[in-house]
Amino acid sequence: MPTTILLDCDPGHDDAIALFLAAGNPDIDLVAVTTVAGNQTLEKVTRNALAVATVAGLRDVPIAAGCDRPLVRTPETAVETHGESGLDGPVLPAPRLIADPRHGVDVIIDTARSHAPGEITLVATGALTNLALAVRLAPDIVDRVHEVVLMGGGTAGGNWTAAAEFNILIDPESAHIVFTAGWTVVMVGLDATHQALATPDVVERIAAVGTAPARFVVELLDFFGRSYLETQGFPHPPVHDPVAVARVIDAAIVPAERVPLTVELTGTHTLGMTLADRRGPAPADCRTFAATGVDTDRFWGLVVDALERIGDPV
Ligand code: PIR
Ligand code: CA
Repeated sequence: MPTTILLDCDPGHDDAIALFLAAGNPDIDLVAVTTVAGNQTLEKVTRNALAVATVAGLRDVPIAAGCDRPLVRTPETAVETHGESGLDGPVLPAPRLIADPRHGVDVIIDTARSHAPGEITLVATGALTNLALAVRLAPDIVDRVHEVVLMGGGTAGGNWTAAAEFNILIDPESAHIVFTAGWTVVMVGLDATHQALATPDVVERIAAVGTAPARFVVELLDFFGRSYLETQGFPHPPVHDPVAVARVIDAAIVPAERVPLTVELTGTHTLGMTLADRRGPAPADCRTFAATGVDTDRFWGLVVDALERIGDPV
């Protein structure tokens, strides 16, 4: 039985690859996509989601725009990393799809309520604004969601500040709400995603798939690689967001430890830090997990396999 997921994202180069993985993997049933301001404005990331879904040949999956800013903080984008469009590099096709008219937060709630309890997994690869509002508006969804698997945070430092990772830092209040809501949270943070590097051999394997979506991904990785080199000095770019999807596909590929996690909301230098409490074994009722690494061979194998299955849909 495939796992039913909703993907909440801010595409974004790595979000786009997460979408391809979710669309092409047979163990995932992608039932809805929601967008949130983050890497770029809501308008841009929503257009990008529609364009990527078009390239991936997604048809009947609702794509809905969610929140256009964090709950409390001033909006901040990652234009240095993702460019003006939020998805610089490939030429974006005119989307063949139109956005679902519902608000993304309503789509999260509707989707959770329309599936049997424990059936739906929420995968979040941007700021947690939509999930936080959904929980506040409809607390009944907490018991309906199997788990929340999110790309964000890390237990050994950040990428946007020394302490904090971008998705958590730009909306830490929402992250706090999601981490403390009472559902299971699997934090796929930098401890894992900084191992998922698009090395030249990986790019070659993707290029060898030879389809339009695979070429699109190669062009994404080309831009992402250059911006990561220039802005953060990474020789090869870490491709964060599909690692969260890989966790859902096969937990063994992205192992995680059960550990209490707290989002720092008041620190002078540590705002947005995801603090792991590693004193002794985690209490039995602890429902937060932190990914510790990723089996890169199997991870990239999943990405290549998904692209092969997607083929040339258009
Ligand atoms: C990636 C992101 C933001 C900034 C940089 N420099 C790199 C986005 C990715 O889409 C991912 O979800 C997360 N935020 C990684 O911090
Ligand atoms: Ca993202």
